[in-house]
Amino acid sequence: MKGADLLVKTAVKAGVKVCFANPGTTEMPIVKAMDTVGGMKPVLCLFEGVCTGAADGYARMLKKPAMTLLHLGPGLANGLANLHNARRAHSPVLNIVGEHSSWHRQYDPPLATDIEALAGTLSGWRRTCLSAQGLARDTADAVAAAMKGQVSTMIVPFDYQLTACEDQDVLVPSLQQESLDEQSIEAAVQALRSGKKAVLILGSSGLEREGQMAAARIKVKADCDLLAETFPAHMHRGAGLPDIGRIPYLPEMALDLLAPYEVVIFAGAREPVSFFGYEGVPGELLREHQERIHITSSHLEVPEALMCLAQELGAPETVPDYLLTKPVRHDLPTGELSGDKICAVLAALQPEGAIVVEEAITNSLMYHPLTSGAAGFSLLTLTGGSLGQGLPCAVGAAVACPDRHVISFEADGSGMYTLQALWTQAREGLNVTTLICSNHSYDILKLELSRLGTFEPGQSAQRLTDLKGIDWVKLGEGLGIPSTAVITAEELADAFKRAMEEDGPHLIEMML
Ligand SMILES: Cc1ncc(C[n+]2csc(CCOP(=O)(O)OP(=O)(O)O)c2C)c(N)n1
Ligand SMILES: [Mg+2]
Repeated sequence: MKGADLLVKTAVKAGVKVCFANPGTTEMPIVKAMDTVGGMKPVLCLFEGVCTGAADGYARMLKKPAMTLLHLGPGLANGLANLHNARRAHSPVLNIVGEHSSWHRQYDPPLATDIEALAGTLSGWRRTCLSAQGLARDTADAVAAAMKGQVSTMIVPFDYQLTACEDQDVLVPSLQQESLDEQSIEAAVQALRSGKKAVLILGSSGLEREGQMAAARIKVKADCDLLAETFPAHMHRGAGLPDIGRIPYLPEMALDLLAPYEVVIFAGAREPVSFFGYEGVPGELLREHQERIHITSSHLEVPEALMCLAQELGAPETVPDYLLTKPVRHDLPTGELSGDKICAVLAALQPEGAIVVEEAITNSLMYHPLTSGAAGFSLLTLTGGSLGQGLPCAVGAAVACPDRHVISFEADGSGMYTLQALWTQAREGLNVTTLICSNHSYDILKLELSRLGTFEPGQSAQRLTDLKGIDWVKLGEGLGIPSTAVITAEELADAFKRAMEEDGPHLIEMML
C-alpha cells in the first residue's frame, strides 16, 4: 500500500465520499488511489474556487466534509475566496493540497510557495505531513478537525504519497458533545422573565427546522421577537415554520430594527456589526445599554441550547398553529421583469424541498419576505460576502442531495467569478437551475458610490461598474447547459416550470 492509498482509504472510512478536485502532478498518486481504493466519487472542477465552493455547499447540506484536491500553493490560493465563505458558514471542509517532494522543496522549484501560510489564513486546522506512515493518522486528524465545523487543510508531499507503507486502520474520533453552558441559559431565562423587551437572534444550526421550532416555543412563553442573522449558511424556510426575518444588510435599517430591544439573546449568531465601516454610522449595531446574552459558544449545539432554554422557561411542548406560516401562493406577476417580480415568480413556483442558493445581490431584496409561505425549502446564502460562491455552492448542494431541485439565484457580476461551475453541473448532470439576474452591471456598487455623494457615476466609475457584453445563453450553452433568455415575468414562469420538470441543469438569463 502507498501513502496515497492510506490517505484515501482513511478518508473514505471516515465518511468522506466526494472529492471536488483540480489536480496536478503532485496530486497524481491520490488521483490514482481513488481508483485503487474506491469509495470516493471524484468531481472535476475547472477552477479551484469551484472545488472549495462546492465543498462548502456539500457541507452545508450534509454536515460532513467533502474533500477538495488542490495543486500546491497556487491551487489553494485560487480556492481561498470560497474557503473564506465556508469558514464563515462553519462548514466542515477537508482540503488536501499536494506539495513538492520533501527532498525537492529546497531547490525552490517554480511552483513552490509557502502553502502553510496560505492555509493558515482560513483553516482552523492545518498540517504538513511528515511521513508516509503517518498519513492515516494525519487524515483522521484532519477529518476530525473539519467535523468541528471548520476548514482543515492537509499538505501532502509528493514523495510520501508514493512511499510504500503498512496498511493501518485509524479511526476518526467521534465529536465530543460539548456540555451546554447552564449559566448563560439561566441568565437568558432571567432576562426573558424580566418583562424587558427582548429579541432572540438565531444563527448557524439554530436556523434549521429544529432550532426554529424551539425558538418559536420560547417566543410563545416569553413574548420575545425572533430574528435571523443576515447571511445564514443554511436556513429552513417556508410554510409550516415560524416566519423569521433576517437582520437587514444596510446598517441604518438594522440599527432601526434593533434599537427597541433592551435584551438581545444570541443562539449561534454573532453580535451584529455593519458590513463596512461607513463614516457616521456605528460599526456595532447594538448600543452599549442593550444587554447581550450568548446561550451557546458553539455553532454546533444551537438547537440543543434552544431546546434547553425552552424547557427551563416552561415553554409549551409544541408550537401553536398561529405561529406557523400558512402556505401562500402568490399570484404570478406579469410584464417586464424586475427584481421583485423575479422573487415573486420564484416564491410562487419553487417546488417543495428545493435548495435555493442565493447570490442575487440587489435583485433578491424581496425574496426573503415573499417566501415565508412558500413550499418548504433550504436557503443557502453568501455568508462571507466574497462573490463567486453561488454557482459552486449549487454544485456541492446538488451532489449532496441529488433528489432535490437546486435553484441557483444568481447575479450576473457574481456569477462571472466562478462560471466554470456550469461545466461541472453539465458534466455531472446535476439538477441545478441557474437563474441569472442580467442587469449588465455591478449595480450595488452604484449604491455605494451614492453613499460617497456620487449619484451620476463619472467615466471611470462607469467603466468599473458596467458589465455590458456578456451573453449568458451563449456561456451556458458553451459549457453544455440548455440555456434560454427571458424578458417578461410570464416567460420566466414558463421557462422555470419547464426547467423544474426536466432532470439535469438549466440556465435562464433574466433580462433586466
Ligand atoms: C471576491 C469579491 N470581489 C469583489 C467584491 C466587491 N463587490 C461587492 S458587490 C459587487 C458587484 C456585484 O454585482 P452583481 O453580482 O452583478 O450584483 P448586482 O449589484 O448587479 O445586483 C462587487 C464587485 C466582493 N464582494 N467579493
Ligand atoms: Mg449585476
